Amino acid sequence: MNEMIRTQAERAEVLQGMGCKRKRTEDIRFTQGRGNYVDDVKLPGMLFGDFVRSSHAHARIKSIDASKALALPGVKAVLTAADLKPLNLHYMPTLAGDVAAVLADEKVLFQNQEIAFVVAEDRYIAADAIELVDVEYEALPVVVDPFQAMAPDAPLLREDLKEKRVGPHGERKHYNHIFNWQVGDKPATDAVFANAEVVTKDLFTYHRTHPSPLETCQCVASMDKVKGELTIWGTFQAPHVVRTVVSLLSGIAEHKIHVIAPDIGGGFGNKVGVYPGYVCSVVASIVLGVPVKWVEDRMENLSTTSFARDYHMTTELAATKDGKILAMRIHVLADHGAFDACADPSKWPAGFMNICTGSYDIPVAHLEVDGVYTNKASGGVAYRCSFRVTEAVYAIERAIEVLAHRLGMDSVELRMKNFIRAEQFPYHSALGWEYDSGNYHFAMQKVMDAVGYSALRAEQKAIQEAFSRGETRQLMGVGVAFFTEIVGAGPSRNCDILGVGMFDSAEIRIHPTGSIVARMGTKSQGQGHETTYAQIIATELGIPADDITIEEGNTDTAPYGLGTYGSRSTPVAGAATAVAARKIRAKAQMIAAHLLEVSEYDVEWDIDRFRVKGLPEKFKTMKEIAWAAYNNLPPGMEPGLEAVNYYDPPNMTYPFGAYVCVMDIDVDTGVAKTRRFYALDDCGTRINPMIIEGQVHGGLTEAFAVSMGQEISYDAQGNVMGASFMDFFLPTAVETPKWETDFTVTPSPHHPIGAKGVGESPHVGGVPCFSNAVNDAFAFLEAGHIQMPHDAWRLWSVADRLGLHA
Ligand code: MCN
Ligand code: CUM
Repeated sequence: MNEMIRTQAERAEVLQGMGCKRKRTEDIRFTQGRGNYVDDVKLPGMLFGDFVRSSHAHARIKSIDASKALALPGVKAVLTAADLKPLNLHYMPTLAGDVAAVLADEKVLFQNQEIAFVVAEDRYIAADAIELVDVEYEALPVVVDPFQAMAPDAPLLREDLKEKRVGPHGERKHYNHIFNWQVGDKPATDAVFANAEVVTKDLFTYHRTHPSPLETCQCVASMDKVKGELTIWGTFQAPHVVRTVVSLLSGIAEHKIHVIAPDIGGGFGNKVGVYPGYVCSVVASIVLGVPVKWVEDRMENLSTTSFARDYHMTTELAATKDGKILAMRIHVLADHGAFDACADPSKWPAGFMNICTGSYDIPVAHLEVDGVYTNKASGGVAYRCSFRVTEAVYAIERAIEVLAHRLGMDSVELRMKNFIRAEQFPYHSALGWEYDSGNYHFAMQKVMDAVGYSALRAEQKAIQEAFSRGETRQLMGVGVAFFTEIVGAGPSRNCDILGVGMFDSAEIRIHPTGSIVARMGTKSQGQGHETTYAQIIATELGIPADDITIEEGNTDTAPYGLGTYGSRSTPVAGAATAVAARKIRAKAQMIAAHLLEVSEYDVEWDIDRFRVKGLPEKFKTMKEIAWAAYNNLPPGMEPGLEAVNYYDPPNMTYPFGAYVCVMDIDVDTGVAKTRRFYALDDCGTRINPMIIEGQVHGGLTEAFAVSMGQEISYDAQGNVMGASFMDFFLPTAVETPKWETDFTVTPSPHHPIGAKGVGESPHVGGVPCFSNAVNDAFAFLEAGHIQMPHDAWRLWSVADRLGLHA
């Protein structure tokens, strides 16, 4: 078509840039079975590893006898801690500054802990061989209750740390204590509480759960002894960090290590950490000189890799009688399991829990977190958590509901009264954050209007009266939740991983014919990066998104980046992408001026071209400029059209949202039915509204799962319950409610395109919304706070406790 006669709108539409509901390009291969996952990597001579795991939660290992296993035809090796010790690899550093056992050294600390790594010719032989390894145990007393971990007579768990009075985050109060972390002004907070008109205090437990991605954790390690090079394919959310860690641990130079994260079948934070399977595969490949594959099964994934939450939050609010919140005080007991392997930025032992003042202008606050060891698997920071923002928002949003009930005030009115006002941004919170932007009152009101809030409350009142008269056995709950997220870690002055600052990167290269390859330091696990980064570039450079290939996950080609978690891809690598594109555009402007024979100040950008100011018929399209970049440049300019940007954000971004859930609960069966769920999200400038909607649906579905049933629990002996999908609640389309979505747009003032992250928001807001709905249904019966998960049996038990079955 003639370039002149197309309108600007027509030209913009062709680009499929920002704001377009572009279909996910990666889905073409995913829906045709053409994805390329770790388990698709098949190399000549490849062997398979599998773990002998502990049947005990706490025991001394008296002996390991692998002779029968080694005698099984096809078994090539059995590695134990004794083999790793000379290499100093029986322990590995964790992201939290602790060490974790790779293979149990003399003692096991949780059920299913790795004891030996069997390597065999195929997976079935390896599985048979692990049954033949004899491990003799001497059982030790078990600690599963974090409240018992620091008892004077509690069993000592970490013998390796026995003498250590000081950990990476300061003094340890007890041999099972990990750290004490405090933020805020304690004396000022205590003084407000001492004189407050109204004070609430509740223990809100956010139970232990697990992200359980569709694909489990896995890797293939291949040591080429001739070249001295190690290649690792793995399910890594942060491939560059893996490369650096492997180099530091193995002594192999970093340029001789190639880490490739191919397609990943969901990560949800489960694939951030380094697991024994990776270390053992690498060691086995180095020892045996052939590639070694390790693929977890579902039970191993659920019971040993990074879990989520297990936060026990004693939460207090101080307020006036008319509902002005004056102070907040929280003590958290954090159950980290056997090793402190929380995947937080180094300086943040409790992640961003100090966002617990939430969306409210609370003048003073104090937060104290104690981390403890127990006989459970390690982890804690995973599952759409934004580094503990999930827990923080749960605490404040439950506390708001409790306070409203105490005051006899509607909880939305209480929120409206205490929200940070639009004119207060950038807002400095009592616990040290600078919220970049927000418009909370507007968002809350929009949702109230959309759901017909006052009519819902009137209906609820009528149902409560009917219930009291014995005319119905159904309770109705209206759950409200408002959240502020904090994503985009992070300014490298505050956030690092093992000393590497948390910037991120993008590299964009335009080929002579005007198509593009771009690479980022992040790694999609299903978020659709191949689709959306291309949209940012399309808008910034006027090249159709269909002509842009996005690559991530290969450390040989992608620029160094810190990976994808904490919804940081858009806030950090998305910013790097825009800045790199703008560098290219600046060069393109000079080339255009040269081609048009005018000064560079006389040309202006127009969607997909530069045109001469005042003469729109004189222009050069980006495609023409790309061609010229390789053959017709201004004198002295170097050829080519490419740029790289390493972006260190000035601040995090603060997405927010207002959610409402309407729920009906049958007191005789405990069955809860979600009648309606309305979710308004504000993630600033929206790159792809369809992908955002997909993220919101996914995050809400996981919020439904976690709040209504999903749990990893332990019995008194430390046996892990819920370690298979027989017991672990994974909602299907049958159980999942219908989602209604909405949005407002409050751009981030410091992000080049105004975008904030969204990947975790729906989970952060969704869990308190469901839990508030359940609690709201029972509140008029003075039930007190009801702990999650709210499965039918537990809700039936609540009704029973309240005497409703008499
Ligand atoms: N997006 C957008 N406009 C915005 C913000 C985001 O269009 N203003 C788009 C992005 O371009 C991207 C997607 O939404 O395609 C998510 O972007 P972002 O919020 O930046 O989050 P990340 O890409 O960094 O993803 C991480 C986040 C996390 S931490 C978890 S946990 C989680 C989540 O993403 N894991 C997921 N969503 C997931 N979705 C899938 N399918 N699989 C996972 O493992
Ligand atoms: Cu905390 S789960 Mo996500 O950050 O990969």
